Amino acid sequence: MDPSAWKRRISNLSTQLLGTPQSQQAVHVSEEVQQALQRGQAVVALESTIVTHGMPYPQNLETAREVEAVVRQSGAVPATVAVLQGEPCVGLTGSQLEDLASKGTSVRKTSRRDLPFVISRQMDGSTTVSATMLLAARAGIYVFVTGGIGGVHRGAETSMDISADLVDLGRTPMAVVCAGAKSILDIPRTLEFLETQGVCVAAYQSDDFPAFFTPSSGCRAPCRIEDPQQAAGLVASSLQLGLGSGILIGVPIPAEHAAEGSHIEEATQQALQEADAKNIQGHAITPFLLHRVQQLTGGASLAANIHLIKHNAVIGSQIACSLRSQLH
Ligand code: PSU
Ligand code: MN
Repeated sequence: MDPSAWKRRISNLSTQLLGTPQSQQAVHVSEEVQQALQRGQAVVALESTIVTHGMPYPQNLETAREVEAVVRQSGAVPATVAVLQGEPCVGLTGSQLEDLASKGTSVRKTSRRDLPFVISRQMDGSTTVSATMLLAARAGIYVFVTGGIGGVHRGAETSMDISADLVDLGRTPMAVVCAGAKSILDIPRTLEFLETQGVCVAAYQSDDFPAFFTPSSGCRAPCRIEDPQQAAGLVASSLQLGLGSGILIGVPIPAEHAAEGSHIEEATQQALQEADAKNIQGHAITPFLLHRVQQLTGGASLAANIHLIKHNAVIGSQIACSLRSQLH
């Protein structure tokens, strides 16, 4: 099927989920990403909260550039997503990326609920997994790579702090490739919630769902996939049925980087206790914990973070390339 016929078919299947033609026009898609999509090339979406809030400057900028380069080397076109002066953008220029990275946490962390405010006030917003999925889907992208996703926080049975990432995974036709969810979260409840939302969760070459710094969360993943072709098969089947929901692919940390995992895990436990003592909650808790774990591990968690994202970018790009050949 030629790319535009396929795109028409997919948009007919899930118009509400990809947005109306008007809402698609409200998203600015860079020239390069537009051309890639029109040619039916593989495109991989990347988020920007990881750049502004997940890492310090200048490692955040270096990593963002390297991840884009890894996507290109793997045969796909990167599309980093952010809101710039009120305009939702899919695909950033080098100087736009540099500007966001240097502004860091002064940029507003933007998930779905923040979009109306950030856009109407012409603000800059770095998009979380939730908002990145939503905007990338409007552009016609089906694969998205990140480090870790948000989840059900520990103590959510009283705080009700559950990341919007999980709800948007349930209502956006997008494959999210990540290293799992960090152990700062309640992983068994995260997986329960994803089941309720109808998200297809798969572990890559593993029986267990990964926990970011450690290859296993101790929870079995609902599905196991062996290669990019099988991962792309999940996406193609979901699209063909018009499910409209997302797919979460957990890629375990490669063995050579898993060694420092237990050290990072100890620091995570300490950071959790500190957050509790300081009564840090809501939007602020994830950035606080990530930053504190980085301090406590003397940068080991940052180095592992960077390796993981690049590794995910290789696998995610291979999935996007395989999907392209399965769809066309
Ligand atoms: N987990 C990480 N690194 C991150 C994030 C999560 O290991 O940078 C970011 C992502 O952008 C994710 C967001 O979408 O935090 C989730 O935040 P919250 O829990 O407030 O929904
Ligand atoms: Mn939250």
